[in-house]
Amino acid sequence: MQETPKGLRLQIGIFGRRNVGKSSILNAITRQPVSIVSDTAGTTTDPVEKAMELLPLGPVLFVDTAGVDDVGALGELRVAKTLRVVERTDLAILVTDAWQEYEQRLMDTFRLRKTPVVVVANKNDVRLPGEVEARARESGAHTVVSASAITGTGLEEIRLAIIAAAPEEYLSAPSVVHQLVRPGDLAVLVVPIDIEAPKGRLILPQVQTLRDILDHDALAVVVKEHQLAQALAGLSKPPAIVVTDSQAFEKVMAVTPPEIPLTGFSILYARFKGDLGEFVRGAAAIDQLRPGDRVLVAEACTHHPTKDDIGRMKIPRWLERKAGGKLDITVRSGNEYPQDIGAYKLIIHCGACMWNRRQVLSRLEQARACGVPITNYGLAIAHSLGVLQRALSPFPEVLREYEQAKEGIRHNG
Ligand SMILES: Nc1nc2c(ncn2[C@@H]2O[C@H](COP(=O)(O)OP(=O)(O)OP(=O)(O)O)[C@@H](O)[C@H]2O)c(=O)[nH]1
Ligand code: SF4
Ligand SMILES: [Mg+2]
Repeated sequence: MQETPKGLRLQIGIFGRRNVGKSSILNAITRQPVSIVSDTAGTTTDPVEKAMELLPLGPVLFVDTAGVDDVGALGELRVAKTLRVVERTDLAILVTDAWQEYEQRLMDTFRLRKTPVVVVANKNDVRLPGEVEARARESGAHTVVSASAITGTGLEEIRLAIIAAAPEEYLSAPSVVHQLVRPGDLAVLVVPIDIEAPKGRLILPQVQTLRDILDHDALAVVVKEHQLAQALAGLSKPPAIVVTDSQAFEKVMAVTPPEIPLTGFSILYARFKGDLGEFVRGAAAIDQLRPGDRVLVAEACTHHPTKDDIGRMKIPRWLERKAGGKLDITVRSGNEYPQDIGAYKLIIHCGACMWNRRQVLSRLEQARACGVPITNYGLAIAHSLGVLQRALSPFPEVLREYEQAKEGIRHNG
């Protein structure tokens, strides 16, 4: 990802007066010694750039800057350089430890430019938290995070605030079937029509996949699982891909020749809405579960239109079979998402069909911050059924990550 051109990276500028802790905040967010920190005001003299992968957002370019209150002839030159960084900033982090006219002026500039701003009220370990935060809010700042680069408080909130404030175009993922079909290719979609299927329609992931195949100028054949063998036999050339509902994986795998790429709607969605690699590592972590472990099953909304019992019945049953005994499983829907996710050994999330990528990425970030593996329903099912390897065959890099994760877990017992 380091090769992503600078222009395609989300540029995050860090601004503020001298000595407020801009460089310290940058180092703390990136967990790397990117920029020099010292108690001498004016330590950062030229913009310092750091290109990195800010998980789960993607490629970003952080730009640390010289203080906007610098003085003297040299100081003015530095301020001018900082203001040039303002012009190319997609998202601003305004670091402050006392609200002054410099802060207000920066806010006004960002407002004029329509640049989203995250205000970081830093040094809350050595000042009475509250006043700076309140002044920042009064000035119209949407997001104000009370933080300390020294104690580490607020860092997680800053990362979440960056995801929340990132402009939409930087969050867009590859489309559903990106790189899987080319114009003129044929894709076969397997859609079980059983009692759990909603009446008279297809569900959103199926419809969106169909639409995306058409957008790629490819052709689609939609079949029920018991029609797949017949459909494959009748085709004049093998399909570019077969995509199935997770629950039909075993049957579909049995009739799809191994040379035909096969995957699941939930896998396409994990890539489209979140981070496939992260979800796949989460699926591998199912092998670590032992009887008595706490597992969180989370549904993004209170209404799961199909497979009503999937989170409450089927997944617990499969997991307990894998773990070899009873698990302590909590199911949460909609806004009931727990605060103490660090207490869980694993999080299994629904496919989040009603959510946008930003919301899914926030959940991934929260889980990552607590060191808790996270996966989704379809991947958990595919892993439990032992078919995930095959279902990841169209994504060789992710397949490698999956195999490494499983290997690591086997080694560590
Ligand atoms: N107590 C406390 N000190 C902090 C915090 N953040 C930064 N500092 C200290 O503040 C001083 C300035 O930190 P820098 O990160 O260099 O600040 P800066 O805004 O980059 O400064 P310039 O580059 O000079 O504009 C250093 O001595 C840091 O250790 C914090 O949250 N709490
Ligand atoms: S958002 Fe989640 S819980 Fe709601 S319908 Fe979609 S998959 Fe089901
Ligand atoms: Mg600095």
